[in-house]
Amino acid sequence: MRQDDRLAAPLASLAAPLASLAAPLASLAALIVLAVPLTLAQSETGVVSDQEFQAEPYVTTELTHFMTVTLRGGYVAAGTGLTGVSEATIVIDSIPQGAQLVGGVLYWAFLDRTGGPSHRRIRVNNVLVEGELLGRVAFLLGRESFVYRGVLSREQLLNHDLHPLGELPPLPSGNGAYLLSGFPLEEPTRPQGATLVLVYEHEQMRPQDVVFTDGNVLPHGGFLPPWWRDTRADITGFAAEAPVEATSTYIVGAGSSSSLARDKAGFQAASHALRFLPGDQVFDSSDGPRWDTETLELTGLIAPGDRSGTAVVRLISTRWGGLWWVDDLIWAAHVMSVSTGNPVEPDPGALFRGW
Ligand SMILES: [Ca+2]
Repeated sequence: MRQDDRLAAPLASLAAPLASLAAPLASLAALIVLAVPLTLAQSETGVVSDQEFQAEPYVTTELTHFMTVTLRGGYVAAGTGLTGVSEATIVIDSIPQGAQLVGGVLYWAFLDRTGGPSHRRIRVNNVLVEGELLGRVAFLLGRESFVYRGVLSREQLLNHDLHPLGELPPLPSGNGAYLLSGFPLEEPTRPQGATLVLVYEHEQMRPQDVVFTDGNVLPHGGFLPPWWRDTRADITGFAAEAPVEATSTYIVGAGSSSSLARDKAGFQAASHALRFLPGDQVFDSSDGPRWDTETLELTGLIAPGDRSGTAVVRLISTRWGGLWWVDDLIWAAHVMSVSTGNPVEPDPGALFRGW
């Protein structure tokens, strides 16, 4: 966390009684920034015009269903912080033996004032990925949060011709090193982090629904009792079948490693009450500064026949001297796998090609 962001929490706390004013003020600040003539953003990957930048949607979103991949197999997810580095490596090493990579989805997020468009592009092992903007939302201190999604085919992910020397090239299973590069670093651009989700097939495994739900949501702590706030995402696009095995991954930026920051991740299936998973400092920048990819076991929290649920991020405000630590997060995506009786895709790899 950078210094002025550290200041942001106590400053925000000072505004406690004005909480209801804070969001509109932040939006106003962002809009004023946007009205300033924009400079062209240049990067090795190209130039983006003012028109292109201004055409980016300015939206507050919720997480929405992106796609379900039904296959014999599953997914793994790993992330990295991007703050203060020009490149970063994501190592995937937990795809089971005998599996074959099917494709992947990369999520990444930036905070920015006006330099937005150049972080739409990022390189994965030198393969250029053109991201789709999932949302652009006013954050603290006049900044906005930008969340992107890029879909990568198996062929792109395993392109060894472009793979940088000195890194472990990915194996056919997908296990290996993925180097992220080509993203902008200079102020006021603030990279947050990135998570790579890889989907694999394994003929001996049970069918699973792998469900991607994504957007750009800013969970925000509360200034008033009960001192915590829940942010929810509806999860649909699966059909659980007995015996239910399920896993859930929360991809979240702007997490703080401060011992004052308290947050929890939970899930509520249609058949169950809301249950929180272990820990109350879940989004603590454990992937590196300002990023978390938290994978949690949901087995036992979903019943056969469930077809929907709610993923929950809870922020808990903490007293700090005479002030309150009130946090903000960037919730980019939720990924889940659930054992299912749905028919498997004849060619799941096709879902990852042609983006
Ligand atoms: Ca964490």
